[in-house]
Parts: sequence; C-alpha cells; structure tokens
Amino acid sequence: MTTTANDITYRLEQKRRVQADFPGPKSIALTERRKAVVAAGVASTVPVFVADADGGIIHDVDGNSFIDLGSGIAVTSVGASDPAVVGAVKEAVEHFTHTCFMVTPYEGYVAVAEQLNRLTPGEHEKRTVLFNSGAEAVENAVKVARLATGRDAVVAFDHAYHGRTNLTMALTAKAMPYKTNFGPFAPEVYRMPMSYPYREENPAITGAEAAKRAITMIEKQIGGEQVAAIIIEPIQGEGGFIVPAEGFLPALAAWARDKGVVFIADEVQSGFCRTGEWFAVNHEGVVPDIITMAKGIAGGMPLSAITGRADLLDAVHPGGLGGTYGGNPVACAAALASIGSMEQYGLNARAKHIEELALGKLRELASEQPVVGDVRGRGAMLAIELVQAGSKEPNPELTKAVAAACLKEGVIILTCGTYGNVIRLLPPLVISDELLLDGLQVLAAAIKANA
Ligand code: PLZ
Repeated sequence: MTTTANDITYRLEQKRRVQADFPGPKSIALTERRKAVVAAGVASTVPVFVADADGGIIHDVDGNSFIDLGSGIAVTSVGASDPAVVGAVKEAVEHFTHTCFMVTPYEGYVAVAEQLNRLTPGEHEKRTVLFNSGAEAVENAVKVARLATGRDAVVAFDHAYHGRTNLTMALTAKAMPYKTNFGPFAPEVYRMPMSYPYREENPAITGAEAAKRAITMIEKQIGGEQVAAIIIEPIQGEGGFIVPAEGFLPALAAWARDKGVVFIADEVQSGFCRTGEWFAVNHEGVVPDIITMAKGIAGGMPLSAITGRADLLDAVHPGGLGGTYGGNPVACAAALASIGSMEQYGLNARAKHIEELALGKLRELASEQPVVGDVRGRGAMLAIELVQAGSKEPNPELTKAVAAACLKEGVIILTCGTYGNVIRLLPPLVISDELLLDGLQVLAAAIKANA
C-alpha cells in the first residue's frame, strides 16, 4: 500500500512495467477468441486484456502494468477500484440487484437525485431522472426540452459529440467513425459554428463575438422561437478538448434564456471534478436549464442522469420518462460512494493540482517542439494539438505514432479531435504525482522521438 499527499491508499503497486513481448501471449490468445465472436465494429485502442486496475495503474493478463491516462474515457475519476465504491457495490448487490424503479422504487435513486440537485449549478428548484448511458441522458434531455417548449428544433455545434444512438448521432458532428452509412438521421437538428480559439480565422474574435456569429445563424436559419434547445459540451470532448473563448457560453445561455430556449449542458465527459469544478460550466458561472451527466458519476458503474429546472422536468406526464434499468440500485450505491470519495479526497482541488503539474510540462514541450500547436484544457481534462511544424495543418499520423510509442513504454494515452490530431490527458483524479510525471515524461520523449 502506498499513499499520496491526499491520503489515498492503493491496492496495486503504482508503477509501469512493460515486457519486451508486448502484447503478451495471453492477450494475443484472447484477441483471437475475440475476433471469432465479437463484431468487428467494436474496436479497442489497446491490444491487451485487463486483469486488474487501481489508482493510476492498469494490469494486463500477461503481467504488464500501464499508467492510465485515459480513465476508460473519463469514467474512473475516483479510480477503477475505489474501496468506498467497491464496498458500496458489494453491500448493495447482496440485498437486491434490481427491482426496476418504475415498479418498486428504492431509496438509492432518491438519494442520488438529492445529491445531483445539490451539486449541479443554480439554487432553483430542480428535478432529476436517472438512465444508463450518456447517449440516453442526452436523448431524454432533448425529449424534455421538446415537450416543455412545444418546439422541434435542436441546435448543436461543430466538433460536438453526444453519442451513438440515432438522435445523438444526428447531434454528433463527426462522420467517421460515428455516422458514416448509419443514416438516415433524426430530423430538426441544426449545426452551428463553435468557438475554437486555436482554429479561428480571426484569432482575435472574442467569445461574445463567436456567440453572436452562432446566434445570428440560428435566427436566420431557424428562428429563435422555433428552437426547443441548444445542446453544448462546455469543453468539447471527442471533438478535441476544445475550450471555447471566455464569454461564449454565457452569451449563448443568455440568448437562450431570452428566447425561451432550453440550454442543455452536456457534461457527460467534463462533469464530476474532471475540470477542477463539479461541472465545467461553473468556470464561467453558467447555470444550464438541464445538465446531462454520466461517466465519472458512479466510479465505473453504468449510470447517467439529467438534472434540470423543476418546471421543465415536471412538465412531462407521469410515465413519460423511464427505462427498465435506469437508476439501477447497484449503480446508485456506486454513485453515492463515488460522490462521497470525490468530497473526501478533495478531487476538485486534486484536478486543479494535476492541471498545475501537467500544463507547465505541456507548455514547456510546446515551446521546444513546433509540432505541438496548442496546449489547452482545464483541470485533469488537458490536451495538446499536433500539427505539421510551422503550420496549423493537423498531424494525425504523428498523433497515432506518439500514442503507440507511449503504449510500448507502458502509458495509455487517448487521442481525439475532428482531425484526429489531439492527444488528451484524462488521468484518474487519484493518480499520484510521481505516476503522472512519469507518464508525461514518456509522452514528451515520444513526441521528441517521432516529430
Ligand atoms: N456526451 C460529451 O463524451 C461519450 C464516447 C466514446 P455514452 N464519450 C465517449 C465512443 O467512441 O463511443 C459521450 C460524451 C458526451 C455523450 C456521450 C455519450 O455517452 O455513455 O458513451 O453513451
């Protein structure tokens, strides 16, 4: 057991170690079995199979250990086997695995709703509904907004990612791999320009001006009074960890309020201490009408939620919202425990500390390496955008090569971005400083070696 400054104890040794024959024989055998039975459409970033995970470390079935800088795509913020979550799951599962909240309700669901109503921004009266996945939360936020406003149109943004179901594919911006040949898509979805400071034609454009650009298009192409909802990720995830210019989100939210448009913040990736606040909208004091949550909410158990204005959510007729598994009792127990751990470990402060440690290193790297075009993000949601030296031309080949080189050295790094040229860092918030710094040093070396 080792301990960090935050008094987090680990079950597994927090150290990377990759053998020469990587991937090892057990992972290779499992990959063969997998190929015969699992659909090819499901791809995996890393060619090894997991045996155990804890803190900032993932062990594979061949005895390799990797530094986890991805958290299973921003899920295991409290770690993949946080003792409080594990204990709560064990306790819950020994009593009942499921009854269906729509049939025979249980306290855990209500307790999660109380926590979400408390933690989400705004002092107004709120209501919560629980689901299973991020996409399902987004679908339901749009359902509520349409019913409550009596309007059809939904505005999404360039570079957006909202899921893989039919409506959320329509909301998602990127064709390959998410949408190509999967249509036809849900109607009444309109896409507007995002504020993407690094790639603006006019780099001096302010957040307010970028919002005005989108609002003018909305008013010209749809008409404000036709719009049910604007949905936006306050920091875009899959699209490239794009942090909009300051003032962009507040201006959009103000316009939405003025026009009776429901402002939905999709915090599926950015929520729950990831950016150093409970939610990324908090950085600019934006109060969404509805907020969608998943991923970090339940320490790895599948749970998602929408929390929003009581008048909007209670507009829906009884029986209009639900699903067999939504708010599963074991997932609710995990959520309560993981929220408890976030508070106990002080994970907002910890995410800010990670930002301090990592941003400095990444900026240093950018100043030495002209292929690092941009460094951005908040808290433990950080990224670098890789380009051809001397231009802003995206460099997806280098991005792939760097991620592969890191993996060989025992560091799991995820890529993202509309142009496939962004390396994103999403470490578990409980990662130790030593492990994080080791991972960053491997990343820096991989960029130097491949640039
Ligand atoms: N909204 C902002 O980031 C999920 C998806 C990875 P689900 N992002 C990771 C992939 O390739 O499928 C996401 C998100 C935002 C919605 C979702 C969807 O959440 O739980 O994957 O449905």
